[in-house]
Amino acid sequence: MSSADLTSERDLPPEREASAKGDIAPGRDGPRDTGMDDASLHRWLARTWRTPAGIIGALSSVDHKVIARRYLITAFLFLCLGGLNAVAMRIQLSGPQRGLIGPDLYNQLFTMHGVTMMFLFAVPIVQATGIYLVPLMVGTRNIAFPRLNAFSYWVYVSGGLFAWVSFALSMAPDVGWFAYVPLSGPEYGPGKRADVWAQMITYTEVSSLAVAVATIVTVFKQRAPGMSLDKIPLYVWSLLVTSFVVVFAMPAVMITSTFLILDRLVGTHIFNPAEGGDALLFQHLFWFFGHPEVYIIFLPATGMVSAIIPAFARRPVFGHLGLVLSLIAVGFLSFGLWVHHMFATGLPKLGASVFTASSMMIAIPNGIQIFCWLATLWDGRPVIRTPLLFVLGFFFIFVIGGLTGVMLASVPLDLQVHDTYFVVAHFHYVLIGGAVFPLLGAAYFWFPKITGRMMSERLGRWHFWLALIGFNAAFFPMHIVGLWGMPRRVYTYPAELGWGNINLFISAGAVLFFLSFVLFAFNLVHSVLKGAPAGDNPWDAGTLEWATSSPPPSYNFARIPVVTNVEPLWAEREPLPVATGLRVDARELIISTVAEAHPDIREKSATPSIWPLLAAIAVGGTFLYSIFTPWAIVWGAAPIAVTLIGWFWPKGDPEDEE
Ligand code: HEM
Ligand SMILES: [Cu+2]
Repeated sequence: MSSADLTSERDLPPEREASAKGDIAPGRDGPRDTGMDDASLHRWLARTWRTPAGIIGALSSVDHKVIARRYLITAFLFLCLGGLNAVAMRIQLSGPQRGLIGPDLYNQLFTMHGVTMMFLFAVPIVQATGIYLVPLMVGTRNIAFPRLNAFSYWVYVSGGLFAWVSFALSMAPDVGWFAYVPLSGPEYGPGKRADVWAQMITYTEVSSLAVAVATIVTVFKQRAPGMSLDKIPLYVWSLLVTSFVVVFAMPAVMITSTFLILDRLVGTHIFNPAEGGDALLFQHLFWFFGHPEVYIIFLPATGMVSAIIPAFARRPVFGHLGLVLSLIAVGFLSFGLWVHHMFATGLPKLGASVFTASSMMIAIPNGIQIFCWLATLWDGRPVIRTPLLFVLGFFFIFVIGGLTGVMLASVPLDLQVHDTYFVVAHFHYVLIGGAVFPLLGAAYFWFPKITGRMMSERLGRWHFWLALIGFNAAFFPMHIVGLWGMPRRVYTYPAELGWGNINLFISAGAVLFFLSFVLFAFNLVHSVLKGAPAGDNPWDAGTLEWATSSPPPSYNFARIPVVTNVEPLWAEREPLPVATGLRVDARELIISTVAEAHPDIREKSATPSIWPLLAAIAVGGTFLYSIFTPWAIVWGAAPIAVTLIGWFWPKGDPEDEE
């Protein structure tokens, strides 16, 4: 660690070299950026921060942008796979008593669809967007713990492959995405399917936890000088709150899945009431994670909305503080409602009332957010472009999902429609309206930053209308069949019930909605290759990621900006003031204080390494093996230890010994 002899150009003429002080021997110190001309600065930084060439180099990358791009593409592919599952289910359900898909395959289909969408698409894609944007928005050169971040990606892909390979082998979980016992327990769940569910969940949550920790530390300790807590962009706040929710929620599901595999493999009776265990414990543990999970997906989406709206309303967001407090309130409250998923289990009356009240209460901070956004649009001069269109679509859909949520929070109605298509309609309105529409808006909004090119606006509008119409056609009628009594998770229904026509309509809507994603994929590929050049700040937005080039260089910023405002680029039309004093021959970052973001120390960021990949392979092998025998944990510990020793092996850098 080095003491912070960092200076802002505001109070120091650039030609004065900042001098090393404190614990560093001057002889060990390298060249600094202070007073260096732009061309040599670029040469130095490009060499210091580059990802090594070749395939091994690519696999060793610790650049947050490189890893985030991989994450985004992988998560999008999983969205397509999960969507194909859904289309297959909808083709089977498009008419009564169709024989296309049998019950066994159908069980695997809805389970894989749910698992893929929740664990392999939604959470990873919001985290990936954060991995790309948070370091840029807070004005630093890399995410905290870059090797851990690389590790998390490898864990995530291998977890996803594990699930999908088992699906290809007809070994996929078939017990629903929440895998309730006793159905998934040793008695009723023979074979390996529920084991695949258990280990795949534990494994992918390792990856989410790693990203959450890296995000929290980046936001707390690596903000550009001057970015005090009240100047953190709302998107970054949303990722910070989300990451805390991940840290508190994910362990609950990892415990659930681990208890399950212990019951199945080791012969414990944790969930077995016959031997003093408790089957309901499974549901409590699962939903203590499962409800916050919804907010893990939704909160970053609100952050995206809070970034898109001011850019297109041409004014700072109304009620910045109110929005921050609402985010935090939602984060806390999200842990207090899990029992509304369990109203049908026969709760004591008082318990049911408390959880009804808390479920309704969360509508308050969410409502505040919606009103702040509306006020911003109302008072601004909105320019309607594709990203804003998707935000408007989000308002429309999410409000409907919120309303059915308030309905379901009341116990009598919930008991009536429990496990029907009404619930399926509700949670797709919330998940797709609340997360997928903002994500699509975000894709159009930040695509120019990531690729340096604009997406086609014309295709974007087509995409929007197709998605909006397809979505509502597919999911609105599900409320109605749900009220008619059609249960979820059934592979077919008899003709006499008269559900055929409406299901045909739903399936047609689902296909239309799926096609809108095909159009989106085409727009992505077409725009990467042929899009109009974007420039640094095509939307004339205010936050720091737009201050650097598009795509950003490996080191993000040639000089670290000094922040004086929530929208620095609007406050300082000139080039931003900068902080200098960082070494250019080593990967140095500014570490700043938590509240005020005073520059505190200079700290080295990790260099590229192949070990995170090898560690992920060792961990992945252990988990795969562990679906067959618990001894895998013992034998797997050896390769994991070896890879971790390799990962942390000191390189003789004097700072390592300090
Ligand atoms: C092409 C778009 C989509 C369509 C057509 C679709 C359709 C469906 C259908 C028909 C079911 C119910 C199956 C059944 O109960 O028999 C279902 C379940 C589910 N969907 Fe989707 N869905 C789509 C996108 C999504 C997305 C984006 C998410 C999450 C972000 C999601 C999450 C879920 C979950 C968690 C379940 C419950 C699975 C279970 O019962 O275990 N879906 N979906
Ligand atoms: Cu819930």
